[in-house]
Amino acid sequence: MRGRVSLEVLVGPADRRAALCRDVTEGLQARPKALPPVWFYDETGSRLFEAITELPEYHLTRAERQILDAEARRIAAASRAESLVELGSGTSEKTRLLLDALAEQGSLRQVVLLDISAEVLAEAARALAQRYGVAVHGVVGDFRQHLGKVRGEGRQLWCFLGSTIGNLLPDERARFLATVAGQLAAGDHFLLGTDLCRDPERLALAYDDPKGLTAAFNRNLLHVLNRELHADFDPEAFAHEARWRAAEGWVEMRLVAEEAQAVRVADVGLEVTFEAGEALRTEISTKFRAAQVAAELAAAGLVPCAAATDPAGDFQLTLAQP
Ligand code: AVJ
Repeated sequence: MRGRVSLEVLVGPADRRAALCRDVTEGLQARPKALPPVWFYDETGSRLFEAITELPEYHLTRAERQILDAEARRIAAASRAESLVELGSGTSEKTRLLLDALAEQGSLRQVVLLDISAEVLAEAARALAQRYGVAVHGVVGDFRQHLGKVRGEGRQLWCFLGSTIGNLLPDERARFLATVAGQLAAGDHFLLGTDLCRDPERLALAYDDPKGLTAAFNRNLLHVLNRELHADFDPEAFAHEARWRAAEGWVEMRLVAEEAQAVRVADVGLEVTFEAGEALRTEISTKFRAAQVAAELAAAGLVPCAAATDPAGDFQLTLAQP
């Protein structure tokens, strides 16, 4: 039997546009210039990201799926969750491993998905309602802002997979985890996926692959600004760059102006100049140590109760309780 699908829009097209205008106005005037990664994911960007997850150089998705394959039943048994709440759910492809286990043990009653992309969300919600026969509630929203409006029925398992948490700056991360903790009740669980520190050369390849998919993903941001805000970026005049920043513990993706240039962003009335070699930071992707994950969860009031890595030790899933 097909489950009921409901959708709730916390970020409509007008809010989304206002947020983009704000981020671009602030980010292109900041020093160094920086934009948040949320704007990568238009249709092209989402498709490029899916293709990246299949690259041999990009180990995160495969490693996390391996862990879920091995641990889903144990996670289901430990959480006995009636609702699974996924933050930044995207296609919810790996989440099916958890949902299979929850359905099999008979506890699953509801799925709640929060994602910024209405199209991807609606599609994922339909597919899950069809497959599991439970109610699926989709919330179009931003996990940096709307956690307070998200809630599953009964005993909840909240999931934040894919090391998406690595995109947040340390203070944003602390705020995010504290908000999660505040939304959970005794008996609920939180499952967090984090990419782990490893050889900088392998990391560099994961974020600058020989096929150039990550470069295209990065430059797509400029195509988004050209289309949405009538900007006149020449994406090919910017080089894709991914650097391991040891002091910060993150990979930083940037777009570096190959030569001096001026860019107009018509819809926000902005004229910005780039010096030759000047960079626009487009993403940070934090790589964690196991002890750091435990410490950050604990600081937010979440008690880790189990953790597992893939056999290569690249990626970690941590289960925690409020
Ligand atoms: C989806 C945010 C986890 O940081 O590795 C992939 C996005 N960026 N290649 C990551 C991404 C460049 C990805 N996250």
